[in-house]
Amino acid sequence: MGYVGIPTAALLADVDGFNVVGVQRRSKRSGWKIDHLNAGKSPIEGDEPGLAELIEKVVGNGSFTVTEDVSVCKDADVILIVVQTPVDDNHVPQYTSLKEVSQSIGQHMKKGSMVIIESTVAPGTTQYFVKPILEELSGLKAGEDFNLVFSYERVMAGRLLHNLRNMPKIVGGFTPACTERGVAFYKNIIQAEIYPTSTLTAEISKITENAYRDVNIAFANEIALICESLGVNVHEVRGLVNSLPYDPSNPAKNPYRMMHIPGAGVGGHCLPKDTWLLKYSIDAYGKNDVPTNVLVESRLANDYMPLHMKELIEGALKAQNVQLIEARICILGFAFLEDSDDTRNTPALTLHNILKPICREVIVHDPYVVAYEGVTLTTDLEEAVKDRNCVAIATRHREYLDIKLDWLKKMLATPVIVDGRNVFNPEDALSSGFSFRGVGIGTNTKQSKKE
Ligand code: SAJ
Repeated sequence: MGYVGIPTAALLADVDGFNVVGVQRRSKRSGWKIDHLNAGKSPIEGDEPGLAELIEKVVGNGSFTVTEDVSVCKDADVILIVVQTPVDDNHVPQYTSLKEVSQSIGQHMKKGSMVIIESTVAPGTTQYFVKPILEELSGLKAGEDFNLVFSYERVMAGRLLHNLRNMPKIVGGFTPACTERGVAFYKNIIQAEIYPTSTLTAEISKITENAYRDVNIAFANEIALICESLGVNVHEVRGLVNSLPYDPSNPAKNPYRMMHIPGAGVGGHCLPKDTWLLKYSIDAYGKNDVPTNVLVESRLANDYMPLHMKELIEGALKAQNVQLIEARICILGFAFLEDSDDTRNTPALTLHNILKPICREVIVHDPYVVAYEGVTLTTDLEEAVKDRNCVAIATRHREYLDIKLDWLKKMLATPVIVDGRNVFNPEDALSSGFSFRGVGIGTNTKQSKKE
């Protein structure tokens, strides 16, 4: 019963004749959702159009209930697995939840049921990890006695219901009959194209969608470092590069570019982990080893950006004769994504943890995140910037776009801005007397080293 499970269950419960039971462990972090949902209320914060109303409706008419009792699987025709699948510090997938859930289902599932995995997994996991557990505990055979499918989610915070209904769905069955049954099932709630394929192809496609984005962001970050070194503004370069026409009606003659946005780092629950799942699959299930340096180097390039922010901060403070060790620094933005309260794998925490031991004081401002273990957080912008030696922008929250430079200069002890998310106009900042650095913003072109 998380970001994916709740809206999916609610949508399915709204189908005539469907009855849905959500299973949720009574864990410390999420147990409270059981009673919350059974009271017809949505546990998901933030603006999710239509979700609260839908939950109230389907709980109200009895077609959606939530329980911690996993034995309800014994009556289920279709069972969806939608648990979290994190990776550890060595980038190895942590399948504790997936294993527990697979064991519980194996013990209770009935002949003729369909099991669908929606969690993002390392390709090969459905076949080599989940299937053996289900078959062993149930005594049933995948593809013969029950159907097994992998079908991934494409939900995004703020658009959960919309995406579920309107994003094309990939359905990867263990056998063609599994795929067929999976497609027929999803047709009940999805109004977009449904693409049938194999389980492994679907698992790889999901990871590729996110690895693709991670590599593109790494490309933008590398171009940004080059622009800094040569003395131009990467956002101007990006605008010019992306001016190539995009004409979907003529794919062959379609030179368009979609350079992503360079910044202070890459966070979230998808991009920082998905590439490692792909690498894990090669090591665990690949017939032979293959070079994955584009994927791995891109991951490392994105993980370098918080360190680059520290270098920019150090340089900008020096221009004001302030040493890092004596500096009081304010980081603006803690969430991993603008206008969100989601802090999962946020690069702002990495920057905070780099700075805290080597400067006098670090305070973090975020309009949405009110508390985080080991971080001095405030939602009060004036308190955050007053008498600090430097502000560093880590997340592009809407509130920061309205900051006035003359106000900021009055508030700061020394006029230093390090812009990790292209919030300020460099020329305005420099002409207002700030020492200004930014990701991808070349300050002044050095004399050619060759002379
Ligand atoms: N980021 C950049 N530059 C960019 C885009 C993102 O630095 O050009 C950074 C963001 O600041 C953030 C991180 O990357 O720290 C991730 O941003 P994201 O927009 O990819 O947001 P996510 O992590 O929520 O990604 C999800 C993914 N959706 C699913 O896994 C179902 C991703 O595939 C989607 O493309 C993305 O949402 C989306 O487009 O909203």
